[in-house]
Amino acid sequence: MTNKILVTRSSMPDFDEYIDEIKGMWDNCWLTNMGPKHKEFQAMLKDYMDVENIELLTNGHMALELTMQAMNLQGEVITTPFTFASTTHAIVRNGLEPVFCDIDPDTYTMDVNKLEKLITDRTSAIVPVHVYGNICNIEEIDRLAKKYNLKVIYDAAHTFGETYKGVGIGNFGDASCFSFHATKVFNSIEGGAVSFKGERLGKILYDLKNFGIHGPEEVSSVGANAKMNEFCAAMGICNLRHLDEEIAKRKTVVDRYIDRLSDVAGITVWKPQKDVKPNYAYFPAVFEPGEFGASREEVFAKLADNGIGARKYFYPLTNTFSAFNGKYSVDKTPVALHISKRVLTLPLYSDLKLEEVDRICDIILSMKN
Ligand code: T4K
Repeated sequence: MTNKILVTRSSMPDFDEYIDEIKGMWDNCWLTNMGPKHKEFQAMLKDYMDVENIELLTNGHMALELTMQAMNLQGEVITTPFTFASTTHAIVRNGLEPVFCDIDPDTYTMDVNKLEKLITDRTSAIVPVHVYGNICNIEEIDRLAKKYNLKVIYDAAHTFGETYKGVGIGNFGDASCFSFHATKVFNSIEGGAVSFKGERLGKILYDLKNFGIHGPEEVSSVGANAKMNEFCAAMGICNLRHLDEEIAKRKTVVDRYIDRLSDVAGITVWKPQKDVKPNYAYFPAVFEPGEFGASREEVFAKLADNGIGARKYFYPLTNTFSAFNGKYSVDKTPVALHISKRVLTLPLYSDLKLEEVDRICDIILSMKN
């Protein structure tokens, strides 16, 4: 009987390290509402990410949702449907209209060649997704945003720890929203953050994450409760100490997958991008059934039969969700549709053994033509 291998496994510090980190809470009884751990974690992150400003939140979703609210966006927001539900939901929950741009067939990020024609006089922002940690075409998005006076909010949920041309990834656009969920390269159990330049956005977000309370007797905006608690901040502090080592271990796993699968006809696997220091967040593999010999569904099922939990991130596309009652046409995003029907993200975490990677690859390769 072999143990199950799931798509990922949370990175955790040693038990004693975490206990040491939270011990003080039994003295000060300060558990949430921007306490000392929150402040310490915020400072550590600002430093690690090399960004001007950062605001902590309960999760990556609230980072997106409250940033859009803070910017008081109106009308239409251009985004991609090849993402987690959160990206599109944050737009819709702000009363905004998502307009779906297709994705680039190599990076699965927003296809900038299809972006400009989607801009109308109702467009207020672009929300591109650095999906799987692949970086969007930042320069072109920036050029178009400036030309049409649009805000850019990057969904950077997958990119913690990455740099582009040596610059921390949180420095681009008007804001970048990160997730520190348990399933991410870096986690604070649940958690999220927004990085941005200047001080204005931070002040608005600080209020919005605390019900819009601005002072003891003043509630100046309709906020939510999205404050990171002290236990989550403490977990983030511990995990951040070990992050570089975690990323290095993930690289070993990814290198082995690339070694075993990259030359196989009909499989396209993740590859590093020029000028990007990657974090090895996900390992997507796209299966062309005719060429490879098996479809994504068949590979998924065979892996599952062997106790291996690959995932169909990101299928279905968000513009096909039943929640939207057929409002959006998938015909406008054919590349996203093609990839979403063929992609599997294979198990990836720092302690995944190379023998296990080999077993996964052996099963996949046993299905080829
Ligand atoms: N934008 C993008 C592009 C995103 O991908 C996400 C989240 C967000 C925004 C929003 O950020 P957050 O609000 O979540 O911070 C997972 C995560 O819940 C979600 O954070 C993530 N993206 C999404 C891609 O994946 P599920 O429903 O697939 O997770 P689940 O529970 O099936 O877990 C996957 C595997 O992870 C499990 O098989 C085992 C492992 N696992 C899971 C948990 C919960 C652990 O090892 N430990 C754990 O505690 O959504």
